[in-house]
Amino acid sequence: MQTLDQLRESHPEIRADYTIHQHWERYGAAEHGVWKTLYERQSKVLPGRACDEFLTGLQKLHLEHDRIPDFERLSERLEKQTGWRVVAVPSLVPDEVFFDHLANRRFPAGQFIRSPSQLDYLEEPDVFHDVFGHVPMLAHPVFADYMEAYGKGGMRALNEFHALKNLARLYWYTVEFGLIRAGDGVRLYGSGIASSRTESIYSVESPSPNRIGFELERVMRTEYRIDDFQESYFVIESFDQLFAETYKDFAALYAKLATGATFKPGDLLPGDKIFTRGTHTYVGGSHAA
Ligand code: HBI
Ligand code: FE
Repeated sequence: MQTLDQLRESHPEIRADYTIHQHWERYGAAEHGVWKTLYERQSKVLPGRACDEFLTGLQKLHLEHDRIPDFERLSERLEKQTGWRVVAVPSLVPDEVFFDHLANRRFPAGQFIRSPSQLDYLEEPDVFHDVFGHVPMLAHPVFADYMEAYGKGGMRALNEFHALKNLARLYWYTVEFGLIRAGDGVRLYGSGIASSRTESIYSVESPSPNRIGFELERVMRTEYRIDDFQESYFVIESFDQLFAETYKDFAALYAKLATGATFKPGDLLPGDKIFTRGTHTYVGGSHAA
């Protein structure tokens, strides 16, 4: 992660909260073309795999399909739904800056877009991962509340409890790679999945990964991998259930988490509520952001 001073070279106007101008007018045809390609890919694989709430969010926000959205105009529409806005940042920002944005209903979205050679793999969140992947769910009132609560909880985890690792796992296995029960199957809502063609299919259809019922302490004890498909996904029953988790006594939970086991991504435990047990015929593949 670059410091403010380093970032200031390419973004002289960068502010203390790491936000920059999107400069929408500077995007070229090639960059808009990458957005269009990625949007069209996802609009083919998400119906039947993404949860209704995600698809509804996409429609409610009239997210542009053929060009990178202008954050100002998108924020006008998003704010009417749930009070959230989208702000431009150059890249990953420090944890406490990230949490402060979320706690104030500002979603920090990468201003850059991946190159045509990076369509399937990206190590840092770009505008497609952040805006296409994250923003549609921010139009859902309960999920919007969850994200604000996560930001507030993050500040406490960081400053009061030094439990950032546990909280980052919660974010990873819900906001980034979460699944939700849908009828007798599962649907995706996590942004890391929703913005990736290969993982959108793998996460809901492949026999390889475990799919385990969401349980807060279990998730916070489970490590994750950032460079490949997930070996386990956690399945929530509803967004109300997810939001209700944020009302638990995190101080007591963090005290408990300070000792006891840490689990590997592929572990299955006796107490797990198993939706599907993974065959782990694990083909690997790049982690598509
Ligand atoms: N910064 N821009 C940006 N986007 C993220 O998703 C992000 C971040 N900084 C930290 C972070 N995510 C994770 O460490 C969170 O789990 C805290
Ligand atoms: Fe993300």
